[in-house]
Amino acid sequence: MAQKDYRPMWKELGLNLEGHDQLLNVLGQAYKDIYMKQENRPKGMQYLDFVISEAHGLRIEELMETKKKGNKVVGTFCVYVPEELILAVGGSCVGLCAGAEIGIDEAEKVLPRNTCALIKSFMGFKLAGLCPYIQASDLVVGETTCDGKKKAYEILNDYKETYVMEIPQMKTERDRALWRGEIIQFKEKVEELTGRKITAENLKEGIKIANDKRRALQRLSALRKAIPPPISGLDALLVNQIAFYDDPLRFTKAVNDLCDELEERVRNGIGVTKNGTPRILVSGSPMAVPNWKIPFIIETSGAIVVAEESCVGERSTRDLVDESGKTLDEMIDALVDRYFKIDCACFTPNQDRLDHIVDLVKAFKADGVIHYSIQFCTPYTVEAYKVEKTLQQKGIPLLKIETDYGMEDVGQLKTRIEAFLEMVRG
Ligand code: BJ8
Repeated sequence: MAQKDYRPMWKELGLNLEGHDQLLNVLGQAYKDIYMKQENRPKGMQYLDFVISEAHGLRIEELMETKKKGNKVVGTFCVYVPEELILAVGGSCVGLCAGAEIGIDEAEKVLPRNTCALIKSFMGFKLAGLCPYIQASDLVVGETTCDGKKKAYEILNDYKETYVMEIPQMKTERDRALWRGEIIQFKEKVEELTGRKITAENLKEGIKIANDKRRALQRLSALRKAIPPPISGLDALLVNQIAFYDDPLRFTKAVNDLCDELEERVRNGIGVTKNGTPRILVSGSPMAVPNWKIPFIIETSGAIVVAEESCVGERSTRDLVDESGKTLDEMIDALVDRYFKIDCACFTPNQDRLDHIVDLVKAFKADGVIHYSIQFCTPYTVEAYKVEKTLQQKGIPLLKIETDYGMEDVGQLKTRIEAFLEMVRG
């Protein structure tokens, strides 16, 4: 996928060059087959095509350049990590590779086979030496969300220093106090890592950068409410995925430019589907690059994905940090409140998520919901029962899917999804 010869840089980062070449070949081909074959794509997607083609090249080179200037790179796996604190001191926050089956043999040497694919993937990427982002990171931040992740971080820490934030499991005042303490401790960790103090001035700037990015993504999301939608679900998912590792200022501008184009499309009634195409909300586990399996099947079966109730989607972009705080303390509180609204299935009870799914169905005029859980992901697989019950009460059609990153079940999933779409069409 990469345009120039980045092998010297990859070598310096300690990547397994042979395996990495294979990975790029597989990814490049998958991207061509899944993305480049779509019709009527907005021109603004060319920027995203470029970013993905340089995800392991130019972007890594940029990170290495910024490190030379004394800035730090922090790698994360969860939208609970407050990137504002990293941005405040000139750092870069990047999502780490966790969306491909590659490296699975290595991962299964240290993890049980029946572990969720996302966890096996990040472990595999590290152990097989295939993720340039983790190699470039000065610190990896984990979190105590699900059991699989928190135990896997103990193992990952043997290979790369992994700082773990404790995420409460409930949302009482006591939990909020715990979470506030965690954010303050993380602030101190970032200060220690960078040797720079987080102040009201630089945190204000960090909050603005992260909020502007979310505002651009919210704008993109709102445009998908149009009938017909001006952008495919696959393309919108890609934008949300790239949000986790591109330079935030450049990315925000590119997304706003894309939205200008989409607004024009909506004004002229131009969309990517014909009228009457079933509109689907995908809900559940996050889809990290290059996990495009489910939206690809949905959109090549005659439907369109209009929104993702997921961390790579609405769950991470819905809420902004209140920007009215003047003191550092007020800003920390604003961060605490914003992140505490994230309704991951790791929380109990988690009524907010159920309400949000129903709200999204209404707002996006979705004809049905496809609930996606990564196989062996207990939080989302178990919570699917509550989602089903809630949607049944509202008369909203639902299909529950559990799958991993493998391609063996694509035919079977396609059959199920097509049958569901038939039912939705009525
Ligand atoms: S806030 S969804 S990004 S934890 S799929 S590893 S939950 S077993 S990814 Fe997540 Fe943060 Fe929650 Fe969002 Fe565990 Fe499930 Fe695997 Fe998961």
